[in-house]
Amino acid sequence: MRWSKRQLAGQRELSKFLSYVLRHHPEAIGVTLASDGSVEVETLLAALRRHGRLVDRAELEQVVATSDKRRFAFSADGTKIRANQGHSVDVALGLSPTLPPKLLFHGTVERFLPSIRAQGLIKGQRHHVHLSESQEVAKTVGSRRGRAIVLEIDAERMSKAGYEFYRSDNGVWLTDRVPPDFIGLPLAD
Ligand code: HQG
Repeated sequence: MRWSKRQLAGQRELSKFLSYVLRHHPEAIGVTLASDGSVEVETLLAALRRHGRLVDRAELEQVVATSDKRRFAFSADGTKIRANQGHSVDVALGLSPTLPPKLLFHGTVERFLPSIRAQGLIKGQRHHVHLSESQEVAKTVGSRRGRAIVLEIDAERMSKAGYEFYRSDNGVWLTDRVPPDFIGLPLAD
């Protein structure tokens, strides 16, 4: 199916708003997330309606299906929805520690490097530090803030040293922190 530019812009806007609600501020529309981060689809749609967003189930399904990074997922029975990762609210995503590939990548920008060299990568507002399997994806993540710098993370050595890694449902690698010792010099810019 092809969507018009206007429909696509509407989907992107709704996707952003859902990220805001389901990752950071469920209270903004008066919903509460379950401990796994999910909310009943009916509850969400009713709350969106109360806040002037007339979204129906089909539109929600489109946003879930077309989100370029699979930001959201329905429960197996389709009655609930949650964000796959990126939360600042306290949720337990139920991910199990997973052995990472040898190398992972993190996209950032020059101005953060002195602090990253001193402290390593820290999670800040999020629950985890986000890492990617590919340099390309890391570059895109870094580009959100300026000219991207891609850092190489020695994930295998971290794992051997006892650091745990998780892989979110949409393929993002998550870990608690990355000490400077495991971060390689900046790669391609
Ligand atoms: C930096 C988006 C100074 C870090 C993306 C980053 C990703 C430090 C920023 C996902 C630091 C945090 C996550 C330190 C880390 N000193 N700066 N010690 N340690 N930083 O947005 O990884 O669209 O919280 O390099 O595509 O950029 O939300 O993390 O620049 O997948 O689905 O602090 O968010 O996905 O920024 O992005 P963020 P991120 P969504």
